[in-house]
Amino acid sequence: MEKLRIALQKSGRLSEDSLELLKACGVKLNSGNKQVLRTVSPNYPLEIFFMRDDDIPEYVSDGIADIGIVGENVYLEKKKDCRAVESLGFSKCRLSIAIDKNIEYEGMAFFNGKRIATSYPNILRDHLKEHNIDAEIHEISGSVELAPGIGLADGICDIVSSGSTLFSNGLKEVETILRSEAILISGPSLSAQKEKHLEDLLFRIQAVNKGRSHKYILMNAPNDKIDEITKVLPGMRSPTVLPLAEEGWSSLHAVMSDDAFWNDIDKLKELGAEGILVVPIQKMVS
Ligand code: PRT
Ligand code: ZN
Repeated sequence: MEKLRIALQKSGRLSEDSLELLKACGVKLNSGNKQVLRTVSPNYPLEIFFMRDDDIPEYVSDGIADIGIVGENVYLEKKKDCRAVESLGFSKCRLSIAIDKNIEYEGMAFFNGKRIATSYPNILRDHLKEHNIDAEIHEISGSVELAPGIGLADGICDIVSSGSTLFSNGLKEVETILRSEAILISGPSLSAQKEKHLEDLLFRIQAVNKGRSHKYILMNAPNDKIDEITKVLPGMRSPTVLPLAEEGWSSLHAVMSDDAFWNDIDKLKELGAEGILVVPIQKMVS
């Protein structure tokens, strides 16, 4: 049987979560050995290649791998012939422009005639063009945040997560160009069988990720409050209502997104819900 070949980052910020996602999808991996560059799943038609994340879009567009996991930032920068198939929800960051924290900033026009250092020249060029800014792009491959301090550039365009790298280099974030997270990419043309494998893997990924962003909620409530509480609870259809041993009380079960839970928890308590339990969901298929 033809195997689907997936390219993953060998070691770095994407590696662990990528492997963990495959595991959560029920895909076993033979080797935990990081030196191995290629491995095959014993229980799923998947072959895994490990490489630098920067090389993944090219390998996928050239058909050396069929699919891959990269940051959206890398996918957009490389401009290779591949498609973004699914957002995966991890390695969240943003690509931003930052300048010396002591400089007053009044908008993109600041960069006219200025120099910006970056490892993301393509994305930056498009962004500057979109805003009609005539700035010089200075491409460097590492330690971009040092450039303003040593007089190499007036600003930088780089990945920001917590912001502590910018802070410790005396820089402030002034423009966010892109919000990024890990994505699954696919080559331009897969065989019918590989498309089928991809569809199946995608089904599993979506079930896992949907489960991760939702919780199973159980609570006790007086029977005369059930109608009102039900209006707050979304559920996959409607909440399950089960009688408690104590007369006049019921247990309500529902599935809620994390966001909805934190938004609605006070309302649920106000309406008389008690003993609220929140349980993780491993997989969710709607
Ligand atoms: O060796 P290889 O080429 O495979 O790895 P790499 O060093 O190029 O990439 P890696 O592992 O650092 O990042 C892989 C992907 O993770 C990136 O393409 C992003 O999509 C995503 N990601 C998420 C990040 C960050 N968070 C991040 N904080 N990538 C880089 N950083 C760096 C950033 O460049 C800056 O130096 O962390 C610093 C900023 O972090 P804060 O927390 O101080 O703001
Ligand atoms: Zn890289």
